[in-house]
Formats: sequence, C-alpha cells, structure tokens
Amino acid sequence: MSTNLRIDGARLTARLAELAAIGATPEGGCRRLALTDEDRQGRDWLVNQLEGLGLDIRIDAIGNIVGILKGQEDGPAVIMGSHIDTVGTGGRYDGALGVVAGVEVLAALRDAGLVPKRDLAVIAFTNEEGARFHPDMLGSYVWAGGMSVAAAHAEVDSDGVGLGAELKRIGYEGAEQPGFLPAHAYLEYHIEQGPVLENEGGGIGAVTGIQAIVWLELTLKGRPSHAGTTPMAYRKDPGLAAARIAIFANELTKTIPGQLANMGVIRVQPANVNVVPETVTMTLDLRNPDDASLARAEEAVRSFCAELSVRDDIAISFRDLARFPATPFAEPLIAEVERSAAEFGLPVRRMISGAGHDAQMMSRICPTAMIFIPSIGGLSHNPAEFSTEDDIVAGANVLLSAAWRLANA
Ligand code: HGY
Ligand code: MN
Ligand code: MN
Repeated sequence: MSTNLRIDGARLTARLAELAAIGATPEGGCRRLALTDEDRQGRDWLVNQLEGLGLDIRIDAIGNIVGILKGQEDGPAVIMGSHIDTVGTGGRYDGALGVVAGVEVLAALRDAGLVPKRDLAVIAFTNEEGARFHPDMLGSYVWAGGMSVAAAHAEVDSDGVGLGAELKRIGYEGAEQPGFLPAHAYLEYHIEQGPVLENEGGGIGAVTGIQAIVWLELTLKGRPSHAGTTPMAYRKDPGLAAARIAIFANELTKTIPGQLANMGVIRVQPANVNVVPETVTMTLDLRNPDDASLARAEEAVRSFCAELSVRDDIAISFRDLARFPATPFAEPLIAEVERSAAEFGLPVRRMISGAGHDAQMMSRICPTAMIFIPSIGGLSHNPAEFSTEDDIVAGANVLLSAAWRLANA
C-alpha cells in the first residue's frame, strides 16, 4: 500500500456522529432496533453516503446493504462490514464503527484516485444484534447460506410482528440474492466490547475467532392462584422456578471453565402483584470458547429443568433462538491485521471475541478476521460505550491497510 495513504479521521468521526444522531437516546447512546423506523433512517443515511461516493449500491432480499468500489479485474471481492442496528440500550460504536470505517476506506481510496485489483465493498448486515428478531447475525447468516430468505422473513418479534413484513414496510427488501457478491476475504472492524485491550495498555486486537453461543427461550407453565390464600406447598409457581433456573445457570459459570450465562429477558403473566404467575417466558444466553464445555453447560441446564419440572409440577419447554459453534478465523488474515498494526507502530495482541459478530457467519464462506480497538471500561450494549478518537482512527487505518493489501494480493 502506498505508505502515505491514510483515512480522513475528521471525516470518519463526523460520519460516526451523524449516524449516532439517528436513534439517539437521552443517555447518549443509540437505539436502532432492527427494521424499526430508526433503523430505516440509519439505512437511508448509509445509502446516501454510498451514493455520495458513486459506489455500485445493491440491497439483497434480507435487507443487507452493499456498496461496491469496482476493481480493475472481475472476481471475488474483499468485503469490509458490520451492522448499524443496535440493542435497546446501545452505544454509538457497536457495529456502526465497522460500517462507517468501511465507507471511509472507500472514500480515502476515491480521494487518492486508487483503484484496487479486486472489487472492494462495504456491507451493513441486517439484524446483527438479534435483539428484536432471532437469531442474531441473521443477515450475515442468510448471506452465508445458513438460513433461507423465506425462513428469515418468517421470523417474528416478541409482539408477533414479522421480519419480512417489517423489511417491506421500511422499503429495504432488495432484489439481490443474499451472497450475490462472491467474497475473497472479509474484514470486520469493531470495538472490543470488553476490558482486555484497555487493561493491557491499549492497541489493536487481532481477533483469532469467536466463542460458541446458545440462546434458549424457556416457557414455564404453572397454575395461577391467589398470592394471599394459597398455602406455599400448594403453589405451582413458574416465577420461582425461573429464578431457580437463573441461579443454577449462574452457578455453572463457577464450575465450567470459560462458561458465561445471562438471563436477559423474563416475562411474567398475568403480571399482577397478587397472583402466583401462570406463565413465565425467559431467555438464557450461554457462551463458552469451547464447544464441548458449552454443550455440557446446556445439558446441565436441561436436566436441572427436567427435575424441577417433576418436583414442582411446572411444565417447561425450550426453544432455540440462536446456536453457533466456536469459530476460528483465518491465520493469513489474522497475520494481515498484525502486519497492518505493526506498519503504524501500534501494539497488537491476539485475542478471541466474547461477542458474536457477522464475521462468525462470513468465516463459513471466506477467509475472515477482525480488528478490535479498546472499549473504555470494557463497556458495551450500554449508552456509555466509548472508544477514543485516536483509537478509532488508528483502527480505521489498520482496516484501510489490510483491506488494500488483500484487494491487491
Ligand atoms: O450478542 C452478541 O454477542 C452480539 O452483540 N450480537
Ligand atoms: Mn456488534
Ligand atoms: Mn452488539
């Protein structure tokens, strides 16, 4: 890569601020749940940026948005990507950083009048967060051939609203087939969302892979009864059962190395202060870098629930919301990230990702790696999510350098 090629840091941070203003929350974060009006506004903003760069813009049947800088030769593209949807208490950088930095890389090449050998594209995947529709990484999962468009369109949110209907409503059901652009390599630039880099003095994370993940939805059915007159021994209380399950899953994290557990959703019906609940719906987010350990944890939860169900006479059913194995990235690409970081004199360390990313799906179809920068306080999925401007610009230059080299290899 021509050594003096750099991204325009001011333009990058200005674009990040523009996107952060869409779905901005009073706490200083962003809320752009997939396929809501805020997501549509973010999409419209992105398409406008891509148009401004004169890129070939394509939208596929699951709403993935692609901007392509045509290369000198035909053939598989180098793709830079991430997502612009957020969780409900999202920050300004999760996902947005990778998409906006990808736009900036293409803008910098445009400014320099440089045309790569291969097509170089930026992509914003639909519903990476999985906060509204399941599974997470849905747009890249469909892109990578893991899920059909029809099955994805049939997903519904917790209010029963369909993904396909929402995609149509916001005008982002595109004509392209997901995966229409063959990929030579995929690079995702993202905030770490954890405390490792910051605790080790900062620098770049050359991500070696992503841990395994299972999202379970449990429905517990008991018997509604009067909270004042029903003797404790006569109660069939799914609320108590849900609490026991959450504690059991948490205890597992102390006995199974690397195990994580989170109960992120719990809905009680009829949700009256004086009624022993009838039904409780809860979710468990279980993760582990090791597939076998995660399977052991899930098995332990399922057998705990089976015993609880008999003992307390509570019907318990399970539904998979997401299930993805531990995913290693491609050694040559990890080395490219390390090389680019070293080129800019940046400290770089190898690490796995605790969070799921679209890269987990893209690694099914092409060599894939990720670039991390520090998250201050290790905080994410929180409005206070923050990364410094220096780190943001440094990571974007690493993306530029690695993407340029891959697009000319
Ligand atoms: O849940 C995750 O790890 C990602 O933020 N979707
Ligand atoms: Mn993300
Ligand atoms: Mn996220």
